[in-house]
Amino acid sequence: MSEPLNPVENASYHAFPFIQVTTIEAHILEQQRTHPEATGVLTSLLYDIALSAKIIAHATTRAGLIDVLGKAGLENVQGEQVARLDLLANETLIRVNACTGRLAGMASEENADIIPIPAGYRTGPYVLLFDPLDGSSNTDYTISIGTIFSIYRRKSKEESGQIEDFLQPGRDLVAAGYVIYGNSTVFVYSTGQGVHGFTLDPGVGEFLLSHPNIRIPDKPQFYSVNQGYERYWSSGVRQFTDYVQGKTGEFDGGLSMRYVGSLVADFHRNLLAGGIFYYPADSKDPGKPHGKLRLLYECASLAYIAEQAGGYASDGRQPILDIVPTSLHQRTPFFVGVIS
Ligand code: P6P
Repeated sequence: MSEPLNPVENASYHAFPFIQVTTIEAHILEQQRTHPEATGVLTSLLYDIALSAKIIAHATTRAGLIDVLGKAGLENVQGEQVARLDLLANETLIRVNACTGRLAGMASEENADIIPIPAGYRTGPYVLLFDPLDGSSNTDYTISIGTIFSIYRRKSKEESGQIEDFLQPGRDLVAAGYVIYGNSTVFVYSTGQGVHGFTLDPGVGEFLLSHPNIRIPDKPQFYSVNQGYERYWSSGVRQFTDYVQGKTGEFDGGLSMRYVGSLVADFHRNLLAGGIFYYPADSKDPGKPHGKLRLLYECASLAYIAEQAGGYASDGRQPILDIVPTSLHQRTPFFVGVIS
């Protein structure tokens, strides 16, 4: 009788688990091919965002070694203390994208107003909105953080982008996504043809396809909310929390609670494992009656990804993607994921 196969000698291990090694550039180009009207500008814009993410990742992964931790001693338009990494990420996204001729303008969580394309440079057919480094206060504790972005086609005809180019409902998004800077750096995006994730191989300097066609699992595992604010919630949100905790007999005794306090980390885990994240309106801060999260460059971006992955996102009354924004930094209650 032949010797039993030695499992180690017969294990097959490849540096890349997929037979085909696909860069984010090749993937975006392939997605573009299904849009004959595409001119390649969106493809190049997404690639510019991926380049920005590589630069930001290079700083966040060495944050304890280079002088970028801590606060910058500034307060942004949100009334929040700005971290030095916020400034680095913001400057990176602006400088990489300002002069490419692909954009009519940008909007950032860190900037009060629209960021115009510098004089003397061509403007392009899109506008880019972003939260350059969401959850940055967690960097000092090596907790995952992220960049969140949205891309719209411009509507105005003037040379420089106008506010109406930015105040568009999420239904009109051309593309959206996020980058999570964690134990690995993963770029997740959608152009309306499903959700796809790419992991940065720092040795190669490329984002390689690692999570093709992401779908949120139908069976939720987690609920994610800052339960410390429970006393500030409406009775409806408290009842919903009882529901996800299984107090009404659902979910086999209730979902597990996971809350990192970093939106991209909480969202990414629930996108892959199944669950719901919510940051409801609360009465904690009279200045923020609609909750903490921003519609344009946080909630709409992630709502677009969630819907493309088979999930749903609401403000508690209507789909997030249906909300027509009235100001750049407006906030909204946010419920996102799959719950039943
Ligand atoms: P809280 C980070 O500051 C952030 O904007 C999101 O990343 C995160 O989901 C939320 O705030 C956490 O807020 O009030 O629970 O600390």
